Amino acid sequence: MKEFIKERSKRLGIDLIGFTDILQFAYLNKYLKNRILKNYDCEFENNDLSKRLNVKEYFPSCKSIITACFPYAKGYKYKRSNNTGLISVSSFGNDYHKKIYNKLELLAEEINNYNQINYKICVDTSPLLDREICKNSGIGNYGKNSLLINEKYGSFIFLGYILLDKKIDNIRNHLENVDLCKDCSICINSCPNNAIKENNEIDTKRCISYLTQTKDYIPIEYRPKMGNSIYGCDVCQIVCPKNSHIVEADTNLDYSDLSVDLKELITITNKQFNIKYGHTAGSWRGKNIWKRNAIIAAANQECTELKQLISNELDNQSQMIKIYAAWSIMKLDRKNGKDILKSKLKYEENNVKKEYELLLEKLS
Ligand code: B12
Ligand code: SF4
Ligand code: SF4
Repeated sequence: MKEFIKERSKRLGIDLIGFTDILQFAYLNKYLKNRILKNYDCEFENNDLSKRLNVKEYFPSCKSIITACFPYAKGYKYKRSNNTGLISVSSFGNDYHKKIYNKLELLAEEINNYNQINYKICVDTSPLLDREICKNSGIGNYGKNSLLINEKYGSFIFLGYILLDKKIDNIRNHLENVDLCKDCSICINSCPNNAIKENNEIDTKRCISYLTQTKDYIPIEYRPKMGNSIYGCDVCQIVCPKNSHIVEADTNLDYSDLSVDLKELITITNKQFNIKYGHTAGSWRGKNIWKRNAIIAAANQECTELKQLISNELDNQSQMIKIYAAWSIMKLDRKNGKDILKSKLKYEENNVKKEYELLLEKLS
């Protein structure tokens, strides 16, 4: 069965697969609990630890797991240009979740024809720890930036796997932690918001990737660190020596779609957003989150020509948009910004009022 799976996955163009039958991660219980105590967890994780640590809770008949890694970012050159927002290379082209799901579905169907199986496919979609599962199967090891790094493909790899109800013989689990980074600490020093901590850990709530996706309040002091990010952050991977051969490789892929016009994003309708960006992985949080990030990016890039447009957003229905538009205006034109906020203050209540007061106090 193992040889059949290897051969079929090659034919389907899956670059690398692995196998594991470790279905229990109780050994990470303490680590995960500690992480929660340090407030390093986030709303994109399931907070019921038993669901995260036990594959059988998610798929009771599971006996083994076929893992797969899908490389991306070949030849990607990171460009910062004025007046544009930046989308992470993980959101290039069609949504990777769907592409990978479809490939794994084809593989699972082929296995099913060979030897009937019940299965479940996961691509960033289960409460389980994708990296730990893939690490145990030999796909790679953790870097200090917490990403799973494969010796050949680097860390620009998406992870997916098939949980199945059949035992696969001769599985070699990879339990040892190999230190790939050694003395390097480039990612730690390059991280824009100091989010990479000890023991391959990320203070998620400082991570720019998180900040571009969360619907929660973004602290004022973190906003300048977001630069022109609209979705995700690639900095700790771009600087990583384990990826240099990937980003330096020749490619005919045109990554220019990852630079987006800020003015367009601030004025875009839901319908236009879905048509233009709905197929990408980064669109999952919806238009208003990208618009909020564009408003922050405009201030960070000193796009004074967008002042009026952003000022108009103080009348937006969304409290979230008003809050960041107010900050952006104060950064772009402090003198007039103060007068505008003062004049609007009496019409506002609750969070918006509080934020305007805070901005007038902090940024005046
Ligand atoms: C929540 C989440 C985020 C959060 C938090 C990320 C984080 N570092 O924890 C945010 C929004 C910040 C995020 C960002 C990104 N994410 Co994300 N994310 C997830 C998600 C849904 C859960 C991750 C999680 O549970 N983290 C909590 C920690 C505890 O678990 P862990 O990182 O998986 O594994 C740790 C433990 O196992 C621990 N560990 C293991 N053994 C031991 C032993 C000891 C002794 C100790 C101390 C610790 C320890 O170390 C591991 C590394 O921290 C996964 C999908 C999934 N279901 O797993 C994708 C996932 C991790 N994300 C992914 C990607 C691509 C990204 C981004 C690159 C996207 C982008 N360009 O913006 C960034 C990278 C940021 C970064 N440096 O991590 C990929 C990572 C692929 C890879 N090569 O590693 C995943 C696996 C999705 C997928 N299936 O492809 N993500
Ligand atoms: S994704 Fe960006 S903010 Fe997050 S840890 Fe990496 S460099 Fe830091
Ligand atoms: S930049 Fe250096 S420390 Fe960071 S993950 Fe890459 S090799 Fe490890």
